[in-house]
Amino acid sequence: MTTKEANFEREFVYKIVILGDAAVGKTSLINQFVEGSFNEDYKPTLGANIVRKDVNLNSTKVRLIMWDLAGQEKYRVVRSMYFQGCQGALLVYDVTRYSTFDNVNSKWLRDFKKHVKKEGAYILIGNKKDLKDQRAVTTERGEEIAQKIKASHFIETSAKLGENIEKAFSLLVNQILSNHGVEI
Ligand code: G3D
Ligand code: MG
Repeated sequence: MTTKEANFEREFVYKIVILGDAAVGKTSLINQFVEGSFNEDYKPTLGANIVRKDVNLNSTKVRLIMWDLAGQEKYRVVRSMYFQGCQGALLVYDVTRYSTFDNVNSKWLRDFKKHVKKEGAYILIGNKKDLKDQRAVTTERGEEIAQKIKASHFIETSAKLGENIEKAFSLLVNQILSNHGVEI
């Protein structure tokens, strides 16, 4: 084996989608992950925002192409394009609004499964954990549902405080790699 081969770095490109009701914090999670910043004044535009980030795991490079819905009302129009070639999803709800939790299963996961036929990976995220006084969905309920819907992981985050963001994305990336038989 030549030195060049020994140093060979594997590269993978994966497309993931961020799913969840309006204002659960999808864009904030991505912004926090990509830039480490929280923009209080973020204004949604129309269609889908596409953001890229490279993640290095040992000698493996994973390029993540993240699709974020911008303007929930456009979702029906962009839906099939949105899921095209997608390998994983972050299913996001807001721990202060129970309806967003219900919709994860009844709407978002259902759609994901309909469009992503092969072994798509998905994790469940309860965002806004910093809003302790307004919490409507307990951690235990989140864990229960995650098991019921067979999400590979469950994690609570705060896009505002930057808590558990890296961890959430790396859980998903690891699950995608594992679903594709890639060992790191
Ligand atoms: P979306 O992309 O899912 O529609 P956004 O959601 O990322 O646009 O966030 C919706 C609102 O929730 C924003 O507030 C944003 O600042 C806030 N938010 C997002 N994540 C968190 C979090 O973890 N904690 C708290 N406290 N707020 C969060 P505005 O007021 O701009 O609508
Ligand atoms: Mg958004």
